[in-house]
Parts: sequence; structure tokens; C-alpha cells
Amino acid sequence: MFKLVMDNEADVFYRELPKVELHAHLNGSVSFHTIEKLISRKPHLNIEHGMTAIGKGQRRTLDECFQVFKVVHQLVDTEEDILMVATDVIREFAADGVKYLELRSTPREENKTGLTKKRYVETVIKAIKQCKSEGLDIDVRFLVAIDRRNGAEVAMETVKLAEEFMLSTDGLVLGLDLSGDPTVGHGKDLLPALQRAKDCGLKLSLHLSEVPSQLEESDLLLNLPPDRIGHGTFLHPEVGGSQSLVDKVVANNIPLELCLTSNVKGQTVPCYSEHHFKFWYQMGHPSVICTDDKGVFSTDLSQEYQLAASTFGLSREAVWNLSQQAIDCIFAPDTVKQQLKQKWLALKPQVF
Ligand code: 6MZ
Repeated sequence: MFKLVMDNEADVFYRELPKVELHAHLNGSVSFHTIEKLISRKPHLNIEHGMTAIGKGQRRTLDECFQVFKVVHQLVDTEEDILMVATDVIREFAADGVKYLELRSTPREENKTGLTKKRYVETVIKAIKQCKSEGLDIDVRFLVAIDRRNGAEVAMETVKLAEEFMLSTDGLVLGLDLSGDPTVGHGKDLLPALQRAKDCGLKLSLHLSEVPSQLEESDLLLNLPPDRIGHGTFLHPEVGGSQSLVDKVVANNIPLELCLTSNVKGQTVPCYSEHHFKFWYQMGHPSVICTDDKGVFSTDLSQEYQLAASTFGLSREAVWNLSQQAIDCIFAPDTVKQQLKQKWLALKPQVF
């Protein structure tokens, strides 16, 4: 009984902790509840829950995770679906205490439903504005994603689309994400697109070294340099990376977006205690706890902070500092950072 009360108390601390989410793929973030609504809209697809999420204690290969995204994509293929999914995801992050969210998604066109990439982005923006008009206490921005498997030409088109939206949305579209199956394609082919993005003022968050054997690619992409790194699982020497890669990350002070459950369930990290959070956090390098795909990996940001704390023995004050330091890593301008810092100050407990 006593244990139960203590656990609940801890849950409340993490839930009430104001949080910043910087690495969330829209279609990986779809909750059980929203999947149910999508399945009922499309019963002919014969999709069951087990095909869209990896439950507690389950693990998959990264390849199998990418199969899961394909199933979710089948369920989300109209403007109505995207609007529902995006508004639900934003409301869920807000309910979990997330005060600032950078959502990312790969614009898709679907011949069957007439969806175009432009309408895709417009619909996500509409969802963000709708949530804002509901008065939710969350500031949401959008990063347009490049799926690396689609090659150089599509990457360049995506950059142009992102550029257009960056100019027309008054700061809602802030940058680009490079993601997709890390075993497919090579980053060197995408360099011209990424360089153009950087030159026109789009911020870059790149998945780097999510799997081993990407050293050469990581080295090349770090020369850009990106503004943030997704995962960076195999950058450091202990896991087959190199000191020179670490040195580049440190010299450019590039924050890492770290997703514990995603990496453990996707089996790129053997267990929580061996997560590379430890390496970067101990060095004092900016490290931001994120969810990656809260729907697919059945988690939320409160749970990820709690897992980091219990695995690495972080005090509540250290957890608070971790969430506060994430503010410095956001892509929105300094004025937004200042507003968020004020919010954290107002919410800070008197004692931990
Ligand atoms: C690399 C990932 C990913 O874009 O349709 N994505 N890319 N590594 C990961 N680690 C598990 N998790 C998600 O959301 C789904 C897409 O996000 C990328 C993949 O390209 C996936 O198809 P959107 O909203």
C-alpha cells in the first residue's frame, strides 16, 4: 500500500514537470485511442492494434519498427485523418505536461485520396492553429521531414516545400528533419539539399549514427554542422564510434535528442542502463529526453523522464534542470526561450 502511494507521488512529479519535446514523429506518435478511431474509419484494411504498437516488455528489430510505420501510414491517408491525428497528438502531449513541442512529419502524397504534400503540411499547420485556438497550454512548431529512402531529388523538393512554409507561417515551420530507415541510402547524396536548407535559414535536426556502420556518413553530416542530432547512438568510441566524432559534436555544441524506450524496444541499445544518455549526460553535454514515437513504442514523455531518473539515479532537482535545459535547444527564437524560462520559474517547486 505504502509503495503504491509512493509510486503515484512519483508519477505526479513527472507528469506535472513542465517538459519540452523536440523529437516526435507525427505518425509514430498516434495513441491507442486514435488508432481505434482510424481502424473504425477503415475496417476493410483489417488492421489490428498489435500491428501498430509495440507493447510493454516487447521488442522488435529496427526493420520491424519500420514495418509498423507502414501500417500506420495505411490508416492515415486523407486530410481528415491527418487533421485528427495531429490534433489528438498535440492534445495528448499537452495533457502530459509538454509546454513546447516540435512535431516532425514526412509530407506524403496519396494518389488514392488526392492528398498532396502541400496539403499534408497545410493540414498539420491547421491542426496546430486549431489547438492554439482551443487555448491549450502548449507552443507547437513543425519540422518538415525528409525520408532518406526517397533519395536526393525528393529531398530537394522537400527543402523547397519547407522553405515556402517557413516564409508563410510566421515561425510555425522552423526546420527540417532527416529520418527514415538508417540502413537505406547514404547521407552524402542528400548534402546539397541539406546545405540549401541551412543556407535559407531552416534549422536542421538530423538522425545520426542510429545504427553502427554510419561513421563516414556521420562525419560528413557533422561538417554541415546540424543544429541538433537525433539519437547519435553509435557516435562515441565505447560502441564503435570515434573520439573525433565526439569532438566534432562537442566543439559545435550540438544537442542530442535521446529516446530511451525507442532505442531499447528497437534493439539498437541492449538495455536502459546501457543507453548513451549516460555518456553524454555525464560529460555535461546538452542532452534532451524525447519520445521519438510515443504511439508505436507505447510511452509518453513523463515516463521517459522517470525512466532516465530511475535508471541513472537522478534526483528530482537534476530532472528539473534537465527539462529546463532543454529550452536552450529549441529551434524557436530567443523571445520564445525567455517566455518558456519564465513559465518554468513560475512552476518550480519550492522544495524538491
Ligand atoms: C528513423 C524514424 C524513426 O514522418 O510519417 N521515423 N526514422 N528512426 C526512427 N527510429 C525508430 N521513427 C520514425 O512518421 C513516421 C516516420 O518517421 C520516421 C520514419 O521515416 C517513419 O516512416 P511520419 O509522421
